[in-house]
Amino acid sequence: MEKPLAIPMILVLLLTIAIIPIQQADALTLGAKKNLSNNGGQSAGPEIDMDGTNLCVTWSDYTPGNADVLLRCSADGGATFGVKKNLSNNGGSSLGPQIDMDGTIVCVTWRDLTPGNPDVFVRCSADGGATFGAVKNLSNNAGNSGSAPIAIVGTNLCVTWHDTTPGNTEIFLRCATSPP
Ligand SMILES: [Ca+2]
Ligand SMILES: [Ca+2]
Ligand SMILES: [Ca+2]
Repeated sequence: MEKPLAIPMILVLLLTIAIIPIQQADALTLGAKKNLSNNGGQSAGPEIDMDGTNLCVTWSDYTPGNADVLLRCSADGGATFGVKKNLSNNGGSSLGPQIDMDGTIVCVTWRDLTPGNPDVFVRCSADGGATFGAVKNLSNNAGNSGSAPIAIVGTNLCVTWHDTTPGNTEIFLRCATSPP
C-alpha cells in the first residue's frame, strides 16, 4: 500500500525544492540605480569595496581632459554619497584603479603614465575617503609597472604589481605598516 504513494511524494518534494529558491529570489529587495559618475567624459573600470557601512567606488574617468582616477564614498552603505574626488589630477593617463578598505582606512592604487613611463601610484585616506594624503609613487622606475591590487588589514597594507624593469616581467610587492 505504501508504494503507490512514494512517487507522488517524491514529485511533491522535488517541486518544493525547485520553488523555494524562486520564492527567495523574488523576496530580494533591490535599491534604485545610482549614477555615481554622471559626467560628460568616458567613465570606465569601476572597482568597489565596503567595510561595515563604509563603501567606496573608484574608476578611471576622461572628463577632466585626460584619464584621471575618481572616487566616491558613502558612509551609510550606499544610501547617500559624498562628492566625487579626483585622486590623480595630473596630465598623464591614470588608469586601472584598485581599492581596499579596512574600517575608515581607504587606499586606492592605479597605473599612472605621468612620470613618462607607467608607474604604480597610491593614495590613502584615514577618514573613510573624506580627506586624502599625498600621492605616492610606489614603483618609481623605468619599466612598465602596472595592475596594482591592494590589501589592507588594520593599518597594514601591501600592494603588488607586475614590472618589466628587471628586463622581463616580474611581480613586485611593497608593504607599509601605516597608510603612506
Ligand atoms: Ca561619464
Ligand atoms: Ca591623469
Ligand atoms: Ca615604472
